[in-house]
Amino acid sequence: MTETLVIGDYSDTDKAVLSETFAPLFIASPRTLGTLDKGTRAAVTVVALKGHAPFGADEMDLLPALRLVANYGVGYDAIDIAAADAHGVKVTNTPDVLNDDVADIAVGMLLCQSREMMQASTWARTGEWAAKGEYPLNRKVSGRTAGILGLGRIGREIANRLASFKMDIHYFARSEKDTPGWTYHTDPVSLAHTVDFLVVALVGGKDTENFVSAQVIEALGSRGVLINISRGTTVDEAALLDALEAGRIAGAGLDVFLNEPNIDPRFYDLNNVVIQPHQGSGTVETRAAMGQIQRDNMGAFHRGKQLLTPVN
Ligand code: 8YV
Repeated sequence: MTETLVIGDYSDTDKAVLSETFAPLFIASPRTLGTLDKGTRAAVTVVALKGHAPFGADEMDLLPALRLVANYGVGYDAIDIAAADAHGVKVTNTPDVLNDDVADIAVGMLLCQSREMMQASTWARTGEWAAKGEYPLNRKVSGRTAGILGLGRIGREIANRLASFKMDIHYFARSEKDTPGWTYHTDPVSLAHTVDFLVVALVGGKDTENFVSAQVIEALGSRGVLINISRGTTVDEAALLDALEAGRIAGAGLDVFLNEPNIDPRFYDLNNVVIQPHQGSGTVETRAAMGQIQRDNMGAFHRGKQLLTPVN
């Protein structure tokens, strides 16, 4: 009976290494845990988890011998940490290795949004360039003001990149950081009011739900652009859609959504939104590094060694 249960959608390479190292059982989602027979579930001590479906007390109750959930991702908002503590389950994540890629996608969406690169590409491809002439003018990025909501490891990488674009950097965080030249705001509404681009780099979870409220969106205003690489839950998505449809903000660049991958179809009709399919960490190099950290934590657990990146 295998001790390791691998949950989620992994690359063939990840699957091969996991199979070779841990001889696990694979299932697609925590939602199908209940379909495994009792004896199989009782043997599981380690879960390798990937994806964003909830993993809480109900799932842990189905796996009475569970001691480790090794998450494939830095964000672990889908895992109920209080329930893990109560069940004696350790949780690990995959921090740092994805900071650069996620920051790159944030900056990429900001550039695409402001310079209308998607629409301009269509203009060239469909012959409008030849038929109608130059693409209409769009908005400058360098020299404008960027606000980072959440100056953690990823937020800092985004701010560093935007600073090198000669942007004026403002940020909101729980406490002021040592960031000479950057302006700290104690209130997200004041931050949104000040900046041209508001980039959301908060952690997900209950504490940050709808942090980008209708009020924050209104404060960003009709020339403001929202970029989100964190979690769909951090933004009041209904308020965002209303504001985008009414032109009360200029546009958005979104890598994350509520109910992804089944995103609200209202987004599809909005030309002022750059949509990405939650691919911030999605490079061959970074996903390999994330898989390695996940497996290293599982290996450390099996050898009775200290976990590399515990979160509880
Ligand atoms: C996902 C992410 O983990 O690390 C995170 O928190 O959101 C992503 O890197 C990845 O898409 C796998 O689900």
